[in-house]
Amino acid sequence: MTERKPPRYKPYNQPAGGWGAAAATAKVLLQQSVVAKGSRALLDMNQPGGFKCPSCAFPDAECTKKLEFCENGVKALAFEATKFRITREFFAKHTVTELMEQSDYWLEMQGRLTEPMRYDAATDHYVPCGWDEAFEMIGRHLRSLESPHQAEFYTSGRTPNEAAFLYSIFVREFGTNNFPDCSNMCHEPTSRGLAPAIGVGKGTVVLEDFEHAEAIFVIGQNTGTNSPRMMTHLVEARKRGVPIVAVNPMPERALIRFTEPQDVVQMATFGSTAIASEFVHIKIGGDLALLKGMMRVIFEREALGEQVIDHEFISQHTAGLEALRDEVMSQSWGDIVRISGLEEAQIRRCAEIYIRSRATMICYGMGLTQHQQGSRLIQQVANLLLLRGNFGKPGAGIAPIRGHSNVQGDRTVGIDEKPSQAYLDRVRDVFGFEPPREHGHHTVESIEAMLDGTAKVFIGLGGNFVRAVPDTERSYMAMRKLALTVGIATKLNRGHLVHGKDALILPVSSRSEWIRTSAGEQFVTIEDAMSNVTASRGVLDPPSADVMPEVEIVCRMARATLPHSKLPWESYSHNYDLIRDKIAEVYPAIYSEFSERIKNPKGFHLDVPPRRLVWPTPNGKANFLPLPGLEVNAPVADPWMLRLATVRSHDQFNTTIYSYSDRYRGVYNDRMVIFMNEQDRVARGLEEGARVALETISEDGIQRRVDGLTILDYPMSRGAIAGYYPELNPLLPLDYYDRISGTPAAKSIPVRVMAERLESVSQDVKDS
Ligand SMILES: Nc1nc2c(c(=O)[nH]1)N[C@H]1C(S)=C(S)[C@@H](COP(=O)(O)OP(=O)(O)OC[C@H]3O[C@@H](n4cnc5c(=O)[nH]c(N)nc54)[C@H](O)[C@@H]3O)O[C@H]1N2
Ligand SMILES: Nc1nc2c(c(=O)[nH]1)N[C@H]1C(S)=C(S)[C@@H](COP(=O)(O)OP(=O)(O)OC[C@H]3O[C@@H](n4cnc5c(=O)[nH]c(N)nc54)[C@H](O)[C@@H]3O)O[C@H]1N2
Ligand SMILES: [Mo]
Repeated sequence: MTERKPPRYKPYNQPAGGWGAAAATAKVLLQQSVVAKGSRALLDMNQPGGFKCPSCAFPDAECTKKLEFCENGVKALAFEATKFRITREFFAKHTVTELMEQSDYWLEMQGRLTEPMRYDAATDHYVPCGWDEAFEMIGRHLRSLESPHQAEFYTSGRTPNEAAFLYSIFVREFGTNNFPDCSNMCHEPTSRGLAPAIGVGKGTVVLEDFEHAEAIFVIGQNTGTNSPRMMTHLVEARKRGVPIVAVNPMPERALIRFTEPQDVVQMATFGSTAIASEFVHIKIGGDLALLKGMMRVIFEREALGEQVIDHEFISQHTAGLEALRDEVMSQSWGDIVRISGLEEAQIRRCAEIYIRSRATMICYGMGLTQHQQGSRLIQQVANLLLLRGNFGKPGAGIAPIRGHSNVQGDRTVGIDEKPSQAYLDRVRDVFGFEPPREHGHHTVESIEAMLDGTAKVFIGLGGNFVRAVPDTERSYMAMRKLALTVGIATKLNRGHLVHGKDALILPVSSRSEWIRTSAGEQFVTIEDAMSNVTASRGVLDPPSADVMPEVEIVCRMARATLPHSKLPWESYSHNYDLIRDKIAEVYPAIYSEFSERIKNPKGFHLDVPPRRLVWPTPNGKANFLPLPGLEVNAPVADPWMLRLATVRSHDQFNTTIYSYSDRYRGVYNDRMVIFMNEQDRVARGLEEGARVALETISEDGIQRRVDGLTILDYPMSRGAIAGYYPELNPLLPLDYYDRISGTPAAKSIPVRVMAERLESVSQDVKDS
């Protein structure tokens, strides 16, 4: 099961999707031995009355397709529904030190967690402990802290609304706003950047908009891998002749050519659709210069007397146009070209596509958010859209393509380290306790608090914190200083092995599994990236009788920590309607009559005011927010510097590694690679396939280095290299992040290529 084949690199010249995807789907179901179970569950995935795909946050088309899933959704489900189990015998057999020697892939392949376990320092083993003992331990630790701010409460975005909401209430009643969250590493620049611009930190499009768009931009997002269901909409748009502009330092296969696996004719005829009508080979971080160049074209043409700006929209709905114009016009074409790495003619072509379109959608992902000025970069996307009134009409708007299936929902229902005073007042009025008013920690701040000894307890509601965060070595050190770490999880991961003095692993039932309580069968709800809220009802049996739904775990932690709390935690854990009623009370503007409205099998859409041309900003307008200059990351003087983007392969879900291969990029059985432009390689006197190390360029005196990397020639833009997350996270400095959102700049790490030191090659490399 864990044998590694020799690495192989072979460019993938077929269209993405198609039979390759169909074969991969069948293989993964077989490998996890869930063919019968998995196929039955697939029939229920994303169907009314069924459960929501645990993979990405892209909405499913309202039951128009019989089988609404994709290759990577199947992988997520198969790994969740796997027949493999981790039992107490497994933990008795391996010490934690031994488990640390294993790769992330190996840990994942051991299967589902089945009972609560407690770390025993005397033997270095996890040992079984009952649920009562586990909650007693959590309560004891939390109650013994000098201040509630000494605890960090992490959330990962697979957690459903009901559990996340109660968690946010429990933690606030306990007394802190320390909510580090996976969103802090992901789309937080959207949440923080868009709010002052258009009044909400969310996207403004819905699925139907794909049918009305006259131009679609896909910036910094690897659609075919990370939100494959969006491919269907891109294919349809292309067939209608809609221009699609893909902006990326890496020509991602699915954005170039794609075969729709659900299209019988295309499949039968080996046909495919060319996706990008314009591929923009941007330098890493060059997007700011591109966006400004496009805006510059618009202002230049206006100055020549052409009407390309939507003046009526601007005078009615916006503020700040002049300051934006002055700033944009102060940038020279020479600088725009140099920093974007593009030809002026191509930027003008992009502007022309944008100007001709009466309804434009801009979709984007981590390639835009994970930069030092990510939040303000997202504001430039809003500026560009506002110039031509691309809000509040069909086919137009901003489309942040969110990551985790419920990351947006968790945020909406209160996972927020900087909650507004109005929201806190609401919590006080609905629940009758005074919530803490001061801001809490985001992810980076929570690690800083662990390092300086302030934080004592870490609770992870889902996720794999230590592998997801920057500066791996320091983050491991930070976790090991804690008094208690708790991992609430479906699968064993590194986060359970890099632990505090006391440690617990609490196994949960997953999205695809039923939840039965004394009040009958329960369901949960999630909010997708386009603000649709839908019910999710699992159909499979949980992996053992001793796993617990997340809602119940939260309620029991709350009771153990707050024995005198007046909230009916026991009732909430049995009847999820009671939780939804409270969500409706805390958020009356969007969630009124939640329990009623969720009965609609298609769910409902949460109001996004900019869709109605209403701007909930302090001045009631949409604001043009200029960002001076053309650099989104601090320039580095080193002439040998390369910018490293850490990205996902086709066979991983964040820190979960499904296999060592990355089909669309032509890499098999190896993740320790760097993709580099041939000319950059030659300029450094390196051979293709050379083994090297990467070292971060930083001024804090800490050496950050990863050895054992193989260089692959790849059509990257000049000066840009890419490699895999989480293996390269040791290179990402903790304080290299966007100050507005706290999001680490994981797409623009300044690095140098070094000669390899054999003795420091990691376990993953030795395996191969
Ligand atoms: N199968 C699968 N699905 C997933 C996930 C997964 O791991 N696996 N993860 C989920 C999560 S949490 C998230 S947030 C999303 C992530 O989905 P994506 O946003 O697609 O994430 P990445 O793989 O990090 O890739 C970002 C893209 O940005 C490009 N890029 C890098 N630097 C720049 C730049 O400076 N400018 C531009 N324009 N582009 C750049 C990269 O080449 C890459 O194509 O996917 C979600 N869905
Ligand atoms: N260098 C670099 N770092 C990055 C990124 C990057 O692009 N580059 N991307 C960032 C982004 S966008 C994100 S979102 C974060 C992701 O950070 P996380 O969300 O913390 O990481 P995941 O890998 O998604 O978490 C996987 C674990 O979640 C648990 N799990 C799975 N399903 C469930 C469930 O239903 N309930 C519960 N309770 N647990 C479950 C399993 O035990 C599994 O091991 O990483 C960030 N880190
Ligand atoms: Mo994410």
